[in-house]
Amino acid sequence: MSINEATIHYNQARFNKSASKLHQCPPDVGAEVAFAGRSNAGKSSAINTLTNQTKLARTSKTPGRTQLINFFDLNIEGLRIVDLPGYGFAKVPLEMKLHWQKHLDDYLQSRECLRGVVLVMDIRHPMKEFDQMMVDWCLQTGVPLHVLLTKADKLKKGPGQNTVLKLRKQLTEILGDQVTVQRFSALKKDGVDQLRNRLNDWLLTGYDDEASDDPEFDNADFDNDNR
Ligand SMILES: Nc1nc2c(ncn2[C@@H]2O[C@H](COP(=O)(O)OP(=O)(O)O)[C@@H](O)[C@H]2O)c(=O)[nH]1
Ligand SMILES: [Mg+2]
Repeated sequence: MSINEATIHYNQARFNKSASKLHQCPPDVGAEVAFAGRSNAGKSSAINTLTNQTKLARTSKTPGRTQLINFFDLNIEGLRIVDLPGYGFAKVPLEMKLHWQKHLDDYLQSRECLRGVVLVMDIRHPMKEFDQMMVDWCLQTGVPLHVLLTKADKLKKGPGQNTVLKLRKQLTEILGDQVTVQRFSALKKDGVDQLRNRLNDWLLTGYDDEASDDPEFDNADFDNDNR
């Protein structure tokens, strides 16, 4: 069976390891997608919803844990999802913040197998300083970006959809078709299929020549769903 015909079963994701330094990361082969976001944005909840597991990504805010890069193996060998350190944890000393930043920078600058970044933002508070940094970084490196506007259950559908459209327009002006934007709710399990489609596209495409024949994935796929 070629990788094209394979199916990723996200609910079979398994913890692989935590890394506090770049050399502790799994070998830089295969393909991985990284989740980034400010502390408390809802990143761990999104990963748990994606994988239909309650405790895969700890929702704990213990600083000692959130500074680590956590790797999860998917059911297809060589495919991984990665939980990057959260940013903006108020009670952490500056020195520790700088350490996290260095660790994250090292990872983002050097990781060859990184296929895309999922940037998790609270739909009520999009595009804070850290988010802007990630957008700039994607612009510099060409790594595709998928914005997950989570906690959508906290807003009515109209205002939520307005935020999606506004941000999509704003980011497309910067990143073109390198960026996609969707609404998400871990609480209501809304938007899981769109997220999985995005990840499938990144992780399963480019593994062999046939995969590059697949139709391009674009924002249009999100327009009619998740309302
Ligand atoms: N209402 C609502 N709350 C959420 C959602 N996702 C996360 N939360 C809550 O937001 C807080 C932070 O979530 P967590 O996943 O730990 O954020 P992280 O720091 O980005 O990993 C927790 O209290 C979650 O229960 C969501 O989709 N809807
Ligand atoms: Mg977390």
